[in-house]
Amino acid sequence: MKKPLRVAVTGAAGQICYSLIPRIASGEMFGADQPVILQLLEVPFEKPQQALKGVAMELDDCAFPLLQGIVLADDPMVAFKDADWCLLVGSKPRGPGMERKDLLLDNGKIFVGQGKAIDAVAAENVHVAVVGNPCNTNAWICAMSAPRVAKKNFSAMTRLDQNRAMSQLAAKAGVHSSAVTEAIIWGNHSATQYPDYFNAKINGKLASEVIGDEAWAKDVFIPTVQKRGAAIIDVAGASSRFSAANGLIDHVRSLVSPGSTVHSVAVWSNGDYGIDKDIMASFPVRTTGHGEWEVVKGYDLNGLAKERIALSVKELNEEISVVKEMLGSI
Ligand code: NAX
Repeated sequence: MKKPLRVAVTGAAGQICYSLIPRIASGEMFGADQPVILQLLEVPFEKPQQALKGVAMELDDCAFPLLQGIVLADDPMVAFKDADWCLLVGSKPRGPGMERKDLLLDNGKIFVGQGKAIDAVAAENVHVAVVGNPCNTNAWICAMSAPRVAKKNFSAMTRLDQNRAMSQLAAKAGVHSSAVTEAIIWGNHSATQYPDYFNAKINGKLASEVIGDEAWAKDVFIPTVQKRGAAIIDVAGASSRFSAANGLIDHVRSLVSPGSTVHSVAVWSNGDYGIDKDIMASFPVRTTGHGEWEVVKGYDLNGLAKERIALSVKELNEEISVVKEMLGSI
């Protein structure tokens, strides 16, 4: 039997985690032969801590063969102790009348604290995946607060956006979503993201040739993917839950699968494709045979792509400039 992986999950009593945690415990994230120990973090208040106990009781009641232990925590130093993976889902939601800047600063503080705790107690080669919004900049803050950990070990989730893009392209082309590949998301996980119609493929052929409708791409496809999260909130009265959990399962599964196909991940930029260095931006990524990710080179970016990616990069730089001050003062 393999040595169990210690998987820390924050926001563990929240909506996304309710769908996520059983799927990690059942082996869908790390594989059917990989035991796990779940280290679940919630804020130190009675209600979320009680809810967390309920999550643990349900996990017990599943009798998952791969689940080798459960740690319940209200302190990041406990939750991240020796963790091989930290899945940072918990964050403060945007409240009524709250400015984006306030959201950045409030969540920034959480990710400074969690980054420091990861730096202090997590496993030597810990990997960190951030879902809590604004996820790119939260991941950036976390990475900056954990200097011991290699920047390449941090990622933020744009896989849900990719899955949304695949589904929209498939519906337009009248094919199953499994026929769609290389549906790349560039930039920020926000309404400025650039879902790439021109490099996506349908049954191995360029989507732009199969669909052949640039006006649809610009006026329908791109805004639909960019605003899909808000559309779900409008209809369901709650933000994406199991689709976000599913996105994170796909995100980590691809990152730990040597020789994976191209998938979208926000990673620490090395300046590829002219995207500013040292920001967390979404790129096409592939996991090599050695289990390391690399940005896949060679995609052609047309004028529209360059213009839209530049807008998203500008937003990422603005987010970083808001939180940089805070990093200095903590
Ligand atoms: P919930 O409000 O249901 O759950 C969040 C949980 O996090 C709560 O139980 C809360 O107590 C906990 N929490 C807050 N601060 C914490 C801290 N410092 N340490 C540990 N736990 C903490 O939200 P949920 O629907 O689960 O969404 C979680 C996050 O995912 C939100 O930030 C949301 O915006 C983000 N999303 C990101 C997506 C992406 O594609 N990257 C898509 C879905 C989602 O919008």
